[in-house]
Amino acid sequence: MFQTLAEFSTSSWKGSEEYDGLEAVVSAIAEGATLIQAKVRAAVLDNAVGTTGETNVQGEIVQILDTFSSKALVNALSQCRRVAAIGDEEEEQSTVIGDSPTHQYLVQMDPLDGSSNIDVAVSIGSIFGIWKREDSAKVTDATLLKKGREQVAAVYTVYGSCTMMVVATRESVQGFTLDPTDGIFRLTNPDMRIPAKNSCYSINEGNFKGLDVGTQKAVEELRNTYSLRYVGSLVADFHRNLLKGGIFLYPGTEKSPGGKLRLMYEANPLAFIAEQAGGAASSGKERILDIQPQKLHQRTPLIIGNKDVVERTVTIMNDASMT
Ligand code: AFP
Repeated sequence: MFQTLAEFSTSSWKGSEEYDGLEAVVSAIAEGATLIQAKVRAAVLDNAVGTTGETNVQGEIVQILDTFSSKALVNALSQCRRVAAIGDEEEEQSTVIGDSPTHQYLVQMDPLDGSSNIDVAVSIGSIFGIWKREDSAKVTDATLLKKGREQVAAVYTVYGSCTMMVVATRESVQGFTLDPTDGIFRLTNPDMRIPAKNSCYSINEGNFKGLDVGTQKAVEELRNTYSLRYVGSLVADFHRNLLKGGIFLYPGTEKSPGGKLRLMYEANPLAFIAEQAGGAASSGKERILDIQPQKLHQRTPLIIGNKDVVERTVTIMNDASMT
């Protein structure tokens, strides 16, 4: 029988100096994800597809399920009494929950990634970066501007043919599947590692013309070597590449030279998971986890996946742009 999330997290983190309290944070994420996956699967029947008509801090039209997911997760994370503050793709400022000594963790999240795929029944998900408070100082937005390498854990969930939750700490990457018979997450993919063999590349080829010469050269090399697989939900593309081996790229383009994806709650958590699973993540100029954040919602180019393919791709991007 598969170990449950509660059994794994209690035996691995509870009472440990580095991770005490993390079991409560991950359990809250599991609770929120269970609500979200049920809502997503019934969205059309519940008339929960479509927009709220509001625009978020990214300038994007907010989907009904974006708001539902944000509320469900803020609610669960607030009740676990271990989270001091939450940075959220849907909120301009961070939400401060509590600053007592037990509120040790800081969470940055994309409550529903790939929302443009909601109403076409394509896999979507949620992404979380988890840092620790260093001191008892008052928690502000600036407190959350920590480098990715300071994360103590990162999590993402996928709402697809099944619901999965992948959890990385500085020790390992563990994959859990939601058992639809009893609503419990079970450890189905222990000690995940990115396979050595790279099987595909993932990029929105529609942006090719807007890429710089170096990046076009790197993409041409990938085209000649691997199959293209692109879902348009970062979490789903990353999950496939984590299981099957692959590289995902969302480089800077003429339209958005700084990239489209968000550093704190998209790139940093997935970079932490990729590196823990033997892969790599770069902005094309530097290691994602070394970037010093300036703003909660700043963007970054992202090249992530199999270590050797990421390094080769970044080398070509920079070499060719020099000639
Ligand atoms: P949404 O959450 O707005 O759908 O954006 C999804 C996303 O941030 C990421 O999940 C995808 O990898 C990327 O954008 C897709 O962007 P393109 O539609 O430009 O390919």
